[in-house]
Amino acid sequence: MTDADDTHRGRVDNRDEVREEARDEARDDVGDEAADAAADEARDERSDQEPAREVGGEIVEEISESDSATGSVLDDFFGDDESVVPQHTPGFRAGYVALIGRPNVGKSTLMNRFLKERLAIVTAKPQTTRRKTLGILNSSEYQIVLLDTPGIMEPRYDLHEAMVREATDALNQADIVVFLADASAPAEVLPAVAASTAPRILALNKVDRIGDKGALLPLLGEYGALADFQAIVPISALSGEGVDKLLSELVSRLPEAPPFYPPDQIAEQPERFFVAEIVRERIFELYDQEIPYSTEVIVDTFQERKKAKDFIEAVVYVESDSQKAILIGKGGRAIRVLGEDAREAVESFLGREVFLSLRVKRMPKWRKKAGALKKLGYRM
Ligand SMILES: Nc1nc2c(ncn2[C@@H]2O[C@H](COP(=O)(O)OP(=O)(O)OP(=O)(O)O)[C@@H](O)[C@H]2O)c(=O)[nH]1
Ligand SMILES: [Mg+2]
Repeated sequence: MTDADDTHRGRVDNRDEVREEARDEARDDVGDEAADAAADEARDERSDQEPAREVGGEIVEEISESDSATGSVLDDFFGDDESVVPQHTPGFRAGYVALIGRPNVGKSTLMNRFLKERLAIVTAKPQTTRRKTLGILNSSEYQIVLLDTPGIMEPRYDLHEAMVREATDALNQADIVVFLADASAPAEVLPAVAASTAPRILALNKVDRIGDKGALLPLLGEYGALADFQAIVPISALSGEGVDKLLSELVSRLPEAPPFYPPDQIAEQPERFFVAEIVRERIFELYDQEIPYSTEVIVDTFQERKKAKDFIEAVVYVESDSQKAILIGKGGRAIRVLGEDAREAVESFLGREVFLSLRVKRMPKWRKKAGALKKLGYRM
């Protein structure tokens, strides 16, 4: 068995585990910088060792630099390099619409419903979305740049502060704010929404759960007393009920402007962002209690290969050894299930087969340390 033989789809590579332990020790002993240097060294060493890989039984060629896809990996889903932002035609409307609300009210579900694509991750657990996620809704008459955001909550960690900042950024960027609330919860308007100078629309979501729609009337009155909304629209992001009405309320308030993006583009963030999100979604689905919340995912390798499946390597960061043990499971069973599940979800999103490798690393207290969060790409 060669060194290259022990990388399996969705499985933690033992060599990396060993290196990871060394890295953890280095981190504990000499602090973050030295540990990072060790991590970089380990990464360099690993890439030196990868002349060939076994993928589904076949040895694939060496990955060449020219096949390497960093940043935005564009295909028709994301628009392509030659796409040109069209000139302004009179009457065309374009603007930014922020979807704002408490965690779990259905913001990401609504964005996906508008886009008719599963772009944003959705789970039954609150605080699923952690970063502002942009989705572009195009028509011949308008372009709506949707901003899905993390739910606004009382921050307990630096991570929460970063999440709330992502949401307030979107709020400040917006031409129109859609304040999304659960129709079965008591009326409440977030202060940041009440203070926004942009036009506000209230979307009362999850009305599919309300048998008697007449019961909504007092709630509409309560919301009206709390803040000035230009429109209040009961919707179900899940079933689609009321969503067309909400769309027409948005379009009628969009400023007349040229489009911001080419008309065939639906997303702005690179594929590697969405792949990391999908892995995180599967962790939210497969693990319980603290595990989803103590986990962050970064795709650190994304290589498109002409004669083989795309090669994707994702690092799953956890805070402690015990979380790491749970994530990996006895004999690596849990991480294998996660790897397989995530690979299928990534393939369905990208519309092509991929080779997905997961590695688990410990980054102690990453949710509470500004430095760690910065390294993970949060704006601090
Ligand atoms: N019944 C019902 N469930 C919904 C509706 N919209 C969303 N949900 C469910 O509510 C849960 C949360 O949905 P998300 O779209 O992830 O909510 P979110 O506001 O983006 O949540 P965070 O990202 O955690 O802030 C999921 O289980 C959805 O399926 C709806 O209209 N009706
Ligand atoms: Mg969300």
